[in-house]
Amino acid sequence: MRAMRKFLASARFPASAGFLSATFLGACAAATFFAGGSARADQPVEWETTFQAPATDMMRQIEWFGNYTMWFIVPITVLVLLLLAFCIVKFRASANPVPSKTSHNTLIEVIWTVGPVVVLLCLAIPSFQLLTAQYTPPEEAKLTVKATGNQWNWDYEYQTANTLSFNSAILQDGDRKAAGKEDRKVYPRLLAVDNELVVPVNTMTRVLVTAADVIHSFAVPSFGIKMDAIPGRTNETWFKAEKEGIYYGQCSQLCGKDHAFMPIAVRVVSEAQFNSWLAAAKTDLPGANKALMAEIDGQNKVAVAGN
Ligand SMILES: [Cu+2]
Repeated sequence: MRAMRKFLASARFPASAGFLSATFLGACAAATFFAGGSARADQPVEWETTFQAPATDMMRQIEWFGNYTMWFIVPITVLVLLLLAFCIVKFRASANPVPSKTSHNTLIEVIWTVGPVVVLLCLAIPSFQLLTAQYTPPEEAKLTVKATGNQWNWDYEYQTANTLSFNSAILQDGDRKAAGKEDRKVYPRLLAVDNELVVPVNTMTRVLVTAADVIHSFAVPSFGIKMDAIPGRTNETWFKAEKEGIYYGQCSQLCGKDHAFMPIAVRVVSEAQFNSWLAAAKTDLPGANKALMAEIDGQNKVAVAGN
């Protein structure tokens, strides 16, 4: 709701589009019913039919727009279905031995031209605004990370004072114990990786996306980002994660036989945790990851105990 109001407040409708705005607002009010729902995980769950829980404002806006379009799609589909059924029954050959020869009806022609134009405008205006927002970071990035897609894993490079770069590949079952990642709820099969991309919470993060061999795509559903990774080209996307935790994504461009096995795992931590991890990771990445995991586990235990 909060994000929707914010999105509506930022909507810049032309003054002459009063009627459209009214239609839009009416549909929005109704859309809140679709938007309601319980908290969901930050990773896919079985039989999921909706988006993963948003962890950025951008994803909330995307989710809102998806629900908003349903308020046009469903009524139009039902209307067309009912009209078809009505015509099939009412104008069947046995009931109409002499078919009508009507070829023009000005009123109906105006309605079926203006109606779709209004619907398309109602969809196009918020859609273009959302698209513009996705390419317009609201503030300067505080952290820049380069993600390079390889067949079939990712390289991450932190563009900080002393560059830190490492490879991130799918976690093999045999390595779970040694990595301390035996909890499959936190580290799911096919999504967990050996080295997560660690970023600080509430920090504008720029991701430079490229590839070393074929086209890949860097996508994290909870953040609302999906950017093609193209060899010889650097694309840019951004996110500002609002909640600590691990968020999972996958390569989203068919890139070869192991396309399904190059997951993306982003660990969002507090700024202090990030700074100490970054300092330690430059000399000892596995050690820094272990220390970070131990600290987060400790925090979770305290939280569960209710302290
Ligand atoms: Cu790929």
